Amino acid sequence: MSAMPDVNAEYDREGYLLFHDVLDAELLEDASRHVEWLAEKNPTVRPELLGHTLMTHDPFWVRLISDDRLLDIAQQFIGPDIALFASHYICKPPFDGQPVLWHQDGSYWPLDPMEVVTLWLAVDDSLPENGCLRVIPRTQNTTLQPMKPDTSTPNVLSSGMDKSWVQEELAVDCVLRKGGVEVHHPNLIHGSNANHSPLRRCGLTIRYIPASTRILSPSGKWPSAFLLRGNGVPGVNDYNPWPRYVEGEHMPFSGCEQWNQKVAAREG
Ligand SMILES: O=C(O)CCC(=O)C(=O)O
Repeated sequence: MSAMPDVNAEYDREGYLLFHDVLDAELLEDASRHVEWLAEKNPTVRPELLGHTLMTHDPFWVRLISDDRLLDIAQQFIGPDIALFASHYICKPPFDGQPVLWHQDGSYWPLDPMEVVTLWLAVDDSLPENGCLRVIPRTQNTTLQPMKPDTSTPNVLSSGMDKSWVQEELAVDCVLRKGGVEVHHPNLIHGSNANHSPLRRCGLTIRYIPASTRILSPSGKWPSAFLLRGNGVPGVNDYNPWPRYVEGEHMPFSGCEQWNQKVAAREG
């Protein structure tokens, strides 16, 4: 399926959707270099865990998740005033990529209300053999369950949900070519297998919220709170400024020369 004006009926029924061919090869090439660049700068962090605390001052990351093609999809689910809550690369290296145990995202998140949509961007081809995202359709009406610590096998979240909630035989593989996007509801039960294949499997999770959703962040400004489209709601969320590009400090990317003008224009 490609982007269509009304996809809400299928999303409401299944709890997830796939969009193919959303981003172009040049931007994906930059995203692929970006994850390598981040991994090199953060050698002690596993590549499945390159997450939102790293993005506050990273212009390419904000450029990527503010792409109009992604925001146009998010807008169909959460309306025109769009902010970012979080984004993580889950990059499973060849032969050694960790699984993500079955879980519901909303159980982990400090959001009020839990109005949020995930776009999962395939940075690499994402296939059953390299540990693609797997969802259990129609579980989006399951109330949020507590996630339990689980390190019985090394896994990305070091936790997951009680198996009694998971009917694994109903799971569907979300097969995507690079540039495709899966969209899911915060209550949907999902996970992914380990990557034992010779192919890297990199995905970028992007959690978009309507500007009316409050990020509960008692310890100060949330590192990945950015207003991306439309207007904020007075008194709700303290957004970070869009980061400017500094040569030598940030990863160069296609359009980086014009990026600071775009940021300045937004600031008015
Ligand atoms: O990338 C994966 O394998 C899992 C992604 C995930 O759990 C999520 O999007 O919440």
